[in-house]
Amino acid sequence: MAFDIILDWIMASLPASVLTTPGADASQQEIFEYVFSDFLLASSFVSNIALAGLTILAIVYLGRNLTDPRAKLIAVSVMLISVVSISSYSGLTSGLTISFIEMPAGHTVAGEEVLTMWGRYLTWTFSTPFILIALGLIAGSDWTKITTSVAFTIAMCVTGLAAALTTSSVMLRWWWFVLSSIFFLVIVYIILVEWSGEAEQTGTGDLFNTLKILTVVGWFGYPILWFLGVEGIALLDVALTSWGYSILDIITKYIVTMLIMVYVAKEPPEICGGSDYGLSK
Ligand code: RET
Repeated sequence: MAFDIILDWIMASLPASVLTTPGADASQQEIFEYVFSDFLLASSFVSNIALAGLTILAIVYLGRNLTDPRAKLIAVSVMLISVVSISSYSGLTSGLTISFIEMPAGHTVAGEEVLTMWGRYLTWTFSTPFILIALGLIAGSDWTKITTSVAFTIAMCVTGLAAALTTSSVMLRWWWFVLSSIFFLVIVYIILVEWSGEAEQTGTGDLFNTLKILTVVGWFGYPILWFLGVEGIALLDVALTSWGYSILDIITKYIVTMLIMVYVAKEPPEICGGSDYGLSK
């Protein structure tokens, strides 16, 4: 309701000329106005700003009595997921991290200027490492495997960004997509094989099992959306793709975070490290 009023207010203040699709030379303001001329697109961003904010508040509340440094590390990791997310969606909402790019020959919409939300791929580079750090700590894994997963998720996101922004050749777009997918499979292997086994031994198998399903199934949704969306074969339009990503974000970030925090708040011995954990001297 409040959103409708804000939207009406913004729309009323716009000259009709900006409501046509802006091109590659569009200013940030034109892109911002374009986003708010599409309710579906704008709401896919704004709803996530609200959810990320609520999740941060919930973490602060649930974690207020934490004393164990390892439990606190998990809480800080999950908080950083939402900290990155609220910034990421603010960037998208303001038009700062969205551009119109012309698709190369051979693409389904070759020659057309399409809206690309490249800020998403950029900011996943910073949010996905914190998801993996939290999962690795819950599984009771070691820093070699956790760092490996973090390095591969950064590689996956940066090559995904390259796939979205390459305009020289459609082949090269798909080549980046394949590279990114290979890096993704390394992460899937670490979660499904390495960490699943370790979680059983650590005693966190039950929680990890749920987190594993939400994470692996949810994460597979991202390349599928990329493939079906305007970056890939352009079967889905931009607003639908954006809602798809926003729904996946709700599952892989906020729901996963809440499950983790409800568990960590009780400071079970399986995830605690003792008062000496992580000391640097
Ligand atoms: C891309 C396209 C290239 C191929 C692959 C992709 C995978 C993306 C994934 C993203 C996960 C994002 C999350 C964000 C939370 O903040 C880049 C879409 C494999 C798995 C969980």
